[in-house]
Amino acid sequence: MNQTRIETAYELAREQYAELGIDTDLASDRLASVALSLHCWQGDDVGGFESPDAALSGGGLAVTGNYPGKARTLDELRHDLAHAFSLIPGSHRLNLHAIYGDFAGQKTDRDAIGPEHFQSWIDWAKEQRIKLDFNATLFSHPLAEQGLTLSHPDANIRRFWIEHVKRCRRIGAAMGEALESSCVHNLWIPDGTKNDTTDRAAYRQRLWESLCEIYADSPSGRLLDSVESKLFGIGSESFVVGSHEFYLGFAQKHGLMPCLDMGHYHPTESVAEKISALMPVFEQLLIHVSRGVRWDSDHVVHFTDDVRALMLEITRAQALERVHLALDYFDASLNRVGAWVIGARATLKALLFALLEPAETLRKLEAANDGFGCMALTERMKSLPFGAVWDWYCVKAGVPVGAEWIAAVHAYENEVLNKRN
Ligand code: RNT
Ligand code: ZN
Repeated sequence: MNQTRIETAYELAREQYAELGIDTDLASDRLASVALSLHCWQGDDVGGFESPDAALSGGGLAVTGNYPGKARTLDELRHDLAHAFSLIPGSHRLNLHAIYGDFAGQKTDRDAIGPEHFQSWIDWAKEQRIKLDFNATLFSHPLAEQGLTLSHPDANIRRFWIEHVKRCRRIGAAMGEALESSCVHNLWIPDGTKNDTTDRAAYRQRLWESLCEIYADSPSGRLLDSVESKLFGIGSESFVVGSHEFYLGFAQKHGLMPCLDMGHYHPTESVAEKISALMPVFEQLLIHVSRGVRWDSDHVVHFTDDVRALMLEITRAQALERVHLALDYFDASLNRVGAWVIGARATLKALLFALLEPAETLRKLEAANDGFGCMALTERMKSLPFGAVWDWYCVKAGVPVGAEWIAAVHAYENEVLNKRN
């Protein structure tokens, strides 16, 4: 794309926003300070590297599609990630799951993993100048096949998973220490039942006790903990042990962050609406930016109304420093590197859109009881040349703009992904 044309368009946009009291340069600087956590699992359909043919199984998660080119090894995944990062403006983080360790061909069960299995990731992250986040993996394992882990009636199975999560928190703390930036360790478990259970209370009591044991540890290093609720999954349609209310109570009592996944609520329930309700209680929040479609909670994120609403709530509440944004989706039906970049760019675009809102003016209009004025200004913002600000932001960040980044994904597909068979 012609850079002069992008710059000219930006200058015009800057004037238009300035008329409303918005400093587009400042908004861009604020956007540049935000690090998204990019989920490693979009690159290989949540397979991981525990064995050469590892694939997502159980846990109420399903990945559909068999588009060619998925990463089959650690090196391929890193190569793909580096390409994705090169197309996303800004400095970001990588979110790993425990099954993505560097096990060097050794069978390593989940209750035996340690920071040593993630040393090569730490080294790679240093090289790439990115920070790491982490997740225990309580699915795709024989002891999770019944869709029950930390709330399982069998104490031995619970013990196995408690040990796994404890180890994962230690790994996360070590990553945070090594990279000098607190690692967010998020815990999501699949536990639930397909049909109604008479034992809701017993499952929840067991989960509560398992969690108490896990979070009684304080691993040395730099760690931030979060717990993620869900509404339902495949095989847990009737009952999910770790529901929103369950984890909210637990997180509050134990000083953890709640993780709100945008695909884990009733379809008309808004995660955006929850931000200000949680702020008086929680210093920090983790959001899984995702897109629910019917039964699935993990479609590729787009620049949709609900992502914009979320970002507007975060900026209006001046909560940007208190919210961690992590992407969470997996789609095996299309170019996986492209899927990463679409979701990351859409999330950043939505945040930029929010940062360009004249929130102060809106607040004044509202205080003056000018409901019409508020509504009209909000409507006006939707057709201001926000795309011109975004394009210039990409140019300044040194990443391809518009159709160029699409071509870059296609070129990578031809040169790299299509050669994997
Ligand atoms: C599942 C949760 C969870 C996972 C990842 C892979 O419903 O959203 O965050 O998607 O841990
Ligand atoms: Zn999630």
